[in-house]
Amino acid sequence: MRQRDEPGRTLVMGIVNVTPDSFSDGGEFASTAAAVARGRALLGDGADVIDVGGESTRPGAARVEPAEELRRVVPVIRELAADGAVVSVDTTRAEVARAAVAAGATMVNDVSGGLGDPAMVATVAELGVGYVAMHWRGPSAVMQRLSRYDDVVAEVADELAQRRDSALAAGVAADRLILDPGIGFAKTAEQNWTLLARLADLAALGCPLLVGVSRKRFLGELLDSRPPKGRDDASVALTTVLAAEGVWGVRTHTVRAHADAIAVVQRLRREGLIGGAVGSENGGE
Ligand code: PMM
Repeated sequence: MRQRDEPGRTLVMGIVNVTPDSFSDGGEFASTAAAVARGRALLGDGADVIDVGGESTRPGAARVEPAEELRRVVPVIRELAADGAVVSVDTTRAEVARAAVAAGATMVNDVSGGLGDPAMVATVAELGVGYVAMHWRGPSAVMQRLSRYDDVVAEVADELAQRRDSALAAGVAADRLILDPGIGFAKTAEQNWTLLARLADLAALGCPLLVGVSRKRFLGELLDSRPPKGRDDASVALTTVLAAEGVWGVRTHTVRAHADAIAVVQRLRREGLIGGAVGSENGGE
């Protein structure tokens, strides 16, 4: 995991979906060459981490076979890591995580937080890499039916605390564990906004936070059904707020505008305008 060059600066995780069917960029980067070129372009735009995924998590998406997931992600990770990039692998499968780390990945981004594969957290612990545990209630095919909460903030915090404890119990290093509220995963638009407004409650779990809002459906709903690529400006607006709040990282399709927004936030932070309620320095107290 690359160290932040400035304390408190939010990192930008650039998305490379090596998939024919992701909701916002499906098929654009499905070949190894196109995905590697995309990763290099995102690095040139200022990405701190490149997140390579081979399985769509779009609502309703069907699973891909592990062999196919490996075929998609491993060559892309190998090339980007050979360039010197910090690479994470977006997978719920321990065997894919293992192969990705062998190819040069230094972080595992698991949208299931360890629930999708009982071997995942022990594998991450053994590999000694970073781990993003996202809030998740079930596979993409059924997750839209799993958005019933009495108190979304309390329940997401509680369920993430269980994922944190399970990862720590398996031996994942506390300083390499990152939590993610899973915006759009088993959550309605209303619930997403509530969680975004109450991230401090999740920061209280004591881990840095990664947040992925880029091009998501709740932004389309806010903007009169705008299609995914028309949601980029709103995604940047949210990154500006999240960076001011002090989140550890944002996961995004378009890197340059997010990196620029974060630079502005950092400059204002030095002027004393911005404090931030959820930074890892502030969390967990
Ligand atoms: N969202 C998607 C995929 N992976 N990983 C993390 N940690 N957090 C997210 O919010 C997240 C994720 C879905 O978006 P995509 O299909 O555009 O990659």
